[in-house]
Amino acid sequence: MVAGESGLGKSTLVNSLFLTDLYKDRKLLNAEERITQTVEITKHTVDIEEKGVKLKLTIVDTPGFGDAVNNTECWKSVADYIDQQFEQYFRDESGLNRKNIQDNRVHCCLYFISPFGHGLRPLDVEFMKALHEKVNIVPILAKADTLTPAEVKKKKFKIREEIEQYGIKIYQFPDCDSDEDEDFKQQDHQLKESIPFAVIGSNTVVEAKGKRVRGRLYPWGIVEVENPAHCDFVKLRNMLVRTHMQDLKDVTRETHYENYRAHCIQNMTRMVVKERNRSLCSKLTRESGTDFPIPVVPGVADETEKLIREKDEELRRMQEMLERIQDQMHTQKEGY
Ligand SMILES: Nc1nc2c(ncn2[C@@H]2O[C@H](COP(=O)(O)OP(=O)(O)OP(=O)(O)O)[C@@H](O)[C@H]2O)c(=O)[nH]1
Ligand SMILES: [Mg+2]
Repeated sequence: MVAGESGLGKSTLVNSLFLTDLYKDRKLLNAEERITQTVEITKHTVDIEEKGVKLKLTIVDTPGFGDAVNNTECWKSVADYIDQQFEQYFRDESGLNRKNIQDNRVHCCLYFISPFGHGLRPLDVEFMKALHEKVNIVPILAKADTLTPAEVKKKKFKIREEIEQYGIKIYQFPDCDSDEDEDFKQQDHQLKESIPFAVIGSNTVVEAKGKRVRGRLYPWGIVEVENPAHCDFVKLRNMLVRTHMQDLKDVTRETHYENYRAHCIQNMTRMVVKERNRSLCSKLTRESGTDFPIPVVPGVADETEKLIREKDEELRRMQEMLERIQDQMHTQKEGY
């Protein structure tokens, strides 16, 4: 998933990352439309091949965030989207057809930070904190071609410092084993030092030194997207689809999804207990005959009866689901 302020090059970067053109017919909004604009989330699936392995990757773009005049809770629809994917997975996992679950959980969120500010903006802090318990956040320093190498270095340092200072929990690269070779350790260290990844995106292919490359052509020269001396694009792509894809999935499953699931089960248990008490109470009052007489208004009694039946049905479904989850947990435990 990509998220962040509007115009920072999110859509351009995902195009560059997976060599696709997701936004051929994009229509720009005028000023009036922008005021009421909400975050509009789009999902694309691309097939990529890494070292002969075919992967199906889903990209979730959140265009326009921060573009509206009123930005209060602009992260809400993104957070809701992430929760909905968890919910769907939770339903599928607790359902009957557990073998063919499609995993649409968001495994990584590239959060774009403006290169024009002096570090993080209050909205960035708010946004990342609203999401950090739900998804692996990887911070990105957008449009790195607008900064000199010294400025990139300084800005990265400042952003890292602020992430720490505001208690934002970004995705942590796993520590590398102490028995790894020195080269590997060095690469690992460099990767950690690259945060936030400074990137450049481009939808055009230009000619540089006789070769056709993805880049941006300026009167004073060409910036190449895939040139490690120009930006961290290659590092980011490698991290995402080669070196850390599995870890991103593992952390999503073991931490973010597990948190969601525990929270859900807790809520469901609470509801079941509450409903059970409620029906017990009404049963007791009915039996002891101390209940208030229900006025017989035609239609109203039917409606109430229908609502109670619906509630009971929902309760029964929830109980079933809980029992299935508990069974599943038992079998998992026995398996260990
Ligand atoms: N200088 C520079 N410009 C870029 C870069 N990436 C994209 N742009 C330009 O920035 C503008 C906005 O790019 P988009 O990719 O549409 O930005 P976005 O973040 O998807 O914007 P929203 O969809 O509104 O949230 C376009 O004119 C791009 O050509 C970059 O790395 N450097
Ligand atoms: Mg966009």
